[in-house]
Amino acid sequence: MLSEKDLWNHGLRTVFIACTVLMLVGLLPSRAAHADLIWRDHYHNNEAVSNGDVLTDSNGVSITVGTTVYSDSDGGTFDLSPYPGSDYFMFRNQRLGDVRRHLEFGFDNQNDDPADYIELTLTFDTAVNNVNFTLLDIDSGSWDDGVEVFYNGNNNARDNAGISVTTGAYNGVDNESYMHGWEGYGLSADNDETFGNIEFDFGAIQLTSLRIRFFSTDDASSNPGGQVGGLSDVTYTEAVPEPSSVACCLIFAMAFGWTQVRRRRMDRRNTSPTAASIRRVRVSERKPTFPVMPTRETSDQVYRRVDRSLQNVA
Ligand SMILES: [Ca+2]
Ligand SMILES: [Ca+2]
Ligand SMILES: [Ca+2]
Ligand SMILES: [Ca+2]
Repeated sequence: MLSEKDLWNHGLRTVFIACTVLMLVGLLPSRAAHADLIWRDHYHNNEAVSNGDVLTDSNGVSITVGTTVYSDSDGGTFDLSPYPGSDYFMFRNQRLGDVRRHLEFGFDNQNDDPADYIELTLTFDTAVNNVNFTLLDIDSGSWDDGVEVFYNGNNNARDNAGISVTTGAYNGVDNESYMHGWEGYGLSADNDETFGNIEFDFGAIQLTSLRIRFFSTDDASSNPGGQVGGLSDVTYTEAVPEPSSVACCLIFAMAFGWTQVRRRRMDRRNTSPTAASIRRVRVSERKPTFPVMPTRETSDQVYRRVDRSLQNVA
């Protein structure tokens, strides 16, 4: 027989299991399938994308933009200058890698120095998965585009087999010792061609940050020409359910658990004697279990009864 404590433990265990199952179910479609970072929703043509910009997608996820421009002291000067526009990172409403609207990043280096780079970081305030995007125009000329992709800190996208990467005809994985990413393979793609594009699909991996470093490998000329790359819109799915969904799951799970407790209590009452029934049984045990037969008066008893009656009359 289950004790009261067992019943409560059973109920709580049921609540926990139900919550877990429902939470997992709630993770799947939760909000609208895709929220997405759509550049044109946040910037107008030729507008700079600046360090510290906070972009909020259609589902309320905030994405903080980080930008870094780094040049070492090679040559004794700051080697980089923006190219082809006035800023290193800009929104463009024109084709690159045959994608019309994109975030463009570019610079002109005075030296063939792969230590110099520009870097874009996107930090999500809510974990996202099914992250998809395309790097545009990773190619070569007097320059040699080099790119590395990191996620959730310093995890390199080259090192996770769960990340699908599709390179273009004019690029591929690098053969350098100082980098771990992809580089141009010697040819230059026109703006309406996709030969320099690299497609990324992070699948089920949950991302809270994405970092793209862009530089010129040492395969470039001594004074590389200006070089350009781009980032398409970023599509993704939120990895957590809405708060209202969580609340509904918890309420349902608690109701379900309480139902289990009540059912167990009812079962116990139906299968075990109550205190009242026990009292009735004990009382009935004191009663004779068979009827008492009347005894017949002996003739002597009848005589004494008649004699007392006669005495009363006298
Ligand atoms: Ca330098
Ligand atoms: Ca190389
Ligand atoms: Ca240059
Ligand atoms: Ca390029």
